[in-house]
Amino acid sequence: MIPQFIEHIGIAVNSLEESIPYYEKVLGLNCYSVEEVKEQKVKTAFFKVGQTKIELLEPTSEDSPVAKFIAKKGPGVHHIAFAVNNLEEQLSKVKDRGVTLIDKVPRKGAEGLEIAFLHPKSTFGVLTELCEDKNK
Ligand code: CMX
Repeated sequence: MIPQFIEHIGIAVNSLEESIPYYEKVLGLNCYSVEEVKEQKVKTAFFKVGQTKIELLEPTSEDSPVAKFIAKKGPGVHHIAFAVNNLEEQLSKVKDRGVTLIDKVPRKGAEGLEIAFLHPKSTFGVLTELCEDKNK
């Protein structure tokens, strides 16, 4: 599998309201979208940096995967997302190579992308997301 590009970097934060001003006022990026992903129990905020996005993730409940991450490790880089073609096929390929899939079939993520996560225990500690924009 050859990823096309880094689609986004997910960053866990306690509060979008408190962290957005850093990205806007210090880094000079523009927050172009805030979206709740109910299924993942997170509120997201997006910034573009060239072709890649920064996705801030604020947990919306205590049992959110992002709340658990912050409780354990504190705020910081949470996952890296690679854009791929033919997501289903890529999932099957990485599974055949011994990687544990969190999502066996793709599901809907923020911005209407099809997404699937690979378990950090089989990706050397980096929670990895594969995603595909089927609207393109
Ligand atoms: N990066 C690296 N390691 C991580 C991690 C992360 N983001 N999240 C959890 N882990 C590690 C934990 O540190 C823990 O390691 P140890 O066993 O060494 O202590 C291990 O994975 C298990 O973690 P846990 O806290 O017990 O949590 P769970 O097993 O319940 O869940 C995971 C872990 C990765 C399966 C779960 O967080 C998950 O399904 N994540 C994918 C979905 C997600 O994160 N959604 C939010 C973003 C959504 C979006 O972008 O739209």
